[in-house]
Amino acid sequence: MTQQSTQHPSFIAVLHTAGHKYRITKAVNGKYFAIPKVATISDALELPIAEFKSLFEQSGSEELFGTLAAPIAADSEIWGAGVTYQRSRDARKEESDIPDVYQLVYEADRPELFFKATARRTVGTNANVGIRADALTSVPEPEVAIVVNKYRELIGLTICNDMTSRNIEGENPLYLSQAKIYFGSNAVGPMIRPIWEIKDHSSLSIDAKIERGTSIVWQAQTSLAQLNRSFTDLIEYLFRCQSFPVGAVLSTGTGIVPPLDISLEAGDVVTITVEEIGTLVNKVVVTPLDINEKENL
Ligand code: DO4
Ligand code: MG
Repeated sequence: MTQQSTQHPSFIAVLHTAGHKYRITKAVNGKYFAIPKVATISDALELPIAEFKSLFEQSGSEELFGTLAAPIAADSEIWGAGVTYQRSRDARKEESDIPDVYQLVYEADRPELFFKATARRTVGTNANVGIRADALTSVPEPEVAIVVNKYRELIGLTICNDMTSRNIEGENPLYLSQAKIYFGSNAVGPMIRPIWEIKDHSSLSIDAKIERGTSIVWQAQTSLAQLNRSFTDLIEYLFRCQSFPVGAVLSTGTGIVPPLDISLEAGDVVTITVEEIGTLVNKVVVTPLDINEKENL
């Protein structure tokens, strides 16, 4: 029997194991443990939080081995919120030919919510993210993502890189889906920090950088305190007129955007660190026009 220390923080992690592509585990101090009765994130998000927490706390006897993958399941939906920080509003007004829509949505009661990704378009930490071959400028969007169960309960926090083809969105906001949804456009991870382990999430720091070779070409910092919407409000709007039988991941928007003269290039490395949650690292490659049913970039 493997013992785990109570001094270390624990995380909800997904492992790609020999027998399972999306195996949920409890991660403690670099070890991964099976969670009784729960095989995937979707199984976990079908349970009320109290029930899942109790099973999570019982785990620790069966160690699992595999490769760390994005903390989602095969049938997960990843959604995004937009223009939820002043910096995102300003950057979009600067880059867009139609700036007023961003000001209006920043001030409106109803948030901007959009469908972002399926599992097939999502990678975890240390995997490659893509920039569209037909985009002129592309940027990372470093965001805190909330993981919500089918009962609208907040289970935990993770990190999302909401990759965006900047000039495509800038040309016309109606191109948003093409700017945001393509193969390799989404990274989530490295793991989910259970909400009951975070004392106060209201002002967690968010740091991001782009490295090119040995240089840092951009770095910036913000904090969740700058988020202009509450998690509760975002969840309430996400669940309006629709249900999420296996829960959802909602990325809450970016508060840091590179200046207009910075665009991602193949070979760049994007690193996003959120206090208490972890660090998501992804190398940038070009997503070809014809991905030819590749499994990975
Ligand atoms: O309005 C377009 C998308 C905004 C977005 O993704 C963000 O603010 O993070
Ligand atoms: Mg975003």
